[in-house]
Amino acid sequence: MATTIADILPQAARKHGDRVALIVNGQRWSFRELDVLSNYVANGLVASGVSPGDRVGLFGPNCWEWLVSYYGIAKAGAVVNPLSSMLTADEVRYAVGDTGARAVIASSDKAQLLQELKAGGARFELVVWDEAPVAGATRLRDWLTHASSEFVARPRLPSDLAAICYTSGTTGRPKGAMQSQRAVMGAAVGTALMAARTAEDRVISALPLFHVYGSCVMNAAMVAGSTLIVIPRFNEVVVLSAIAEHRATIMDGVPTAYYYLLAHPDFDQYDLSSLTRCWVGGQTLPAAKSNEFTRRTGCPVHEVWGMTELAGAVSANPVYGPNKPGTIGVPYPGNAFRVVDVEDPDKDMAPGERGELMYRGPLVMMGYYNNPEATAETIRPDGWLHTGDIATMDDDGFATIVDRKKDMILTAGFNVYPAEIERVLCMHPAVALAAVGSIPDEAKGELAEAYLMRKPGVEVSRAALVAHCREHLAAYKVPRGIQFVDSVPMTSSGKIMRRLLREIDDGSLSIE
Ligand code: DBH
Repeated sequence: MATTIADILPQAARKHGDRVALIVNGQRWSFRELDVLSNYVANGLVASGVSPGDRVGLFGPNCWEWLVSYYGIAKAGAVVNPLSSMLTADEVRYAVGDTGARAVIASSDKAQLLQELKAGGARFELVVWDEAPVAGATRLRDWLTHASSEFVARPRLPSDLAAICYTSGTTGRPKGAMQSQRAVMGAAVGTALMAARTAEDRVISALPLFHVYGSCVMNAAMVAGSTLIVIPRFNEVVVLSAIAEHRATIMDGVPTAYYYLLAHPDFDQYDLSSLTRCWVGGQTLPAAKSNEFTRRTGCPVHEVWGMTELAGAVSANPVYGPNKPGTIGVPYPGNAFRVVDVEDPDKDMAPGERGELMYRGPLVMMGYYNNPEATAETIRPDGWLHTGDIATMDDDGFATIVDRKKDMILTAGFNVYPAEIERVLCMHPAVALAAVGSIPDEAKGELAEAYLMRKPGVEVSRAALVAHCREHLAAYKVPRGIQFVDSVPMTSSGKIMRRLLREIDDGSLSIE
């Protein structure tokens, strides 16, 4: 079994050789080809002076070059630093400076920004993967034609640092979660195991590879010998067509992907009968949407849950037991959950009671890079990590995310959880997507405001939606306003950014 990232492709090449490993935009690569391509990258990096333990940035959108660079960096024994395409210039400068990157492999649209950093004194080798030559940059293509196709991976231990991934943090500077080889592999192997992924599976994913859920799905596919169909950028028609064309058996995505797919007018025209189990993570998918997807495709949706600080997905509704939509399932083997008192983490909550979700096990990060204070606030001396999520646990150990601690709305002294309101709004047949944010209010502190996308061609009044909320929610939880929208602010991975919702608020509080 592969125990480090560098082992994944050589092992897959031995076992699955010429089978199709990767499909991007209709182009295909076998496991053997990916293994050789990543050898070229590793040789190029070593020739550029990259040594084991050096940090190497990886910056660009989903493409085959991203994937082979990731494994090439790992084979060179270097630490990969995936950079989100959403990062601002300041954040990239910070991350590249913070890690002291020895090299950055990027798409050419990032070259100008990176060259400015170099002009400002940052010392790293810039490697660009597109055809177009960029002044002062090495071309990945040259490595792929001139470097040797053989490479013996530099040995790494499971306890060695494998990746530094920056969290988008709401305030302050980004924090670089240090993921060990053991953590990255544990998240990948667990993700493969819980879904029973095999060499017979064709996995479709539009998740960005630079996001831990995306790279975890990528590693899980390579470990299991599945074919990975990478969608460069989420689009309903592209995803639905690719499922039908490639007879995908598994899909991984964020809730907004499911919302958009289900709301597409032609959803039922596509042949989605190849899907056998679908996975959703990043945020909670309201059970009504999960059930609707299953009703219309025949395929169950299993929720997974993870964090950058845990190297990817670390809990799931496994295919081996009951699937409980609306819950995030159970921790991967060898890992553990607790739900504790928000004020006193030593006190466990009883089953069904709300508290903060805590996580312990081999997937817990080694800490935040160069930030011992933030590390100490997040990981307790006994190894339990504060997830920042409010959760409940049932008698079977299945956890349900109530909400992020920081998304909680305090209205007239009551705690209101946006996810709970979204869950109820999604039960209404006219609702395609529900996002709940808060707006400041002088009298009550904060008020919940719901932003709704309606299903195409479906009319519904605000009054009907309010009546629906009143039926299912205590009066203090009923949103104070409802605004119909065409889109909501999202992160690069498609998570709804609740704190930015107030920026699309039109100021017309509509429920009295
Ligand atoms: O970061 C995340 O939110 C995340 C990462 C990997 C996640 O929720 C998931 C897998 O399910």
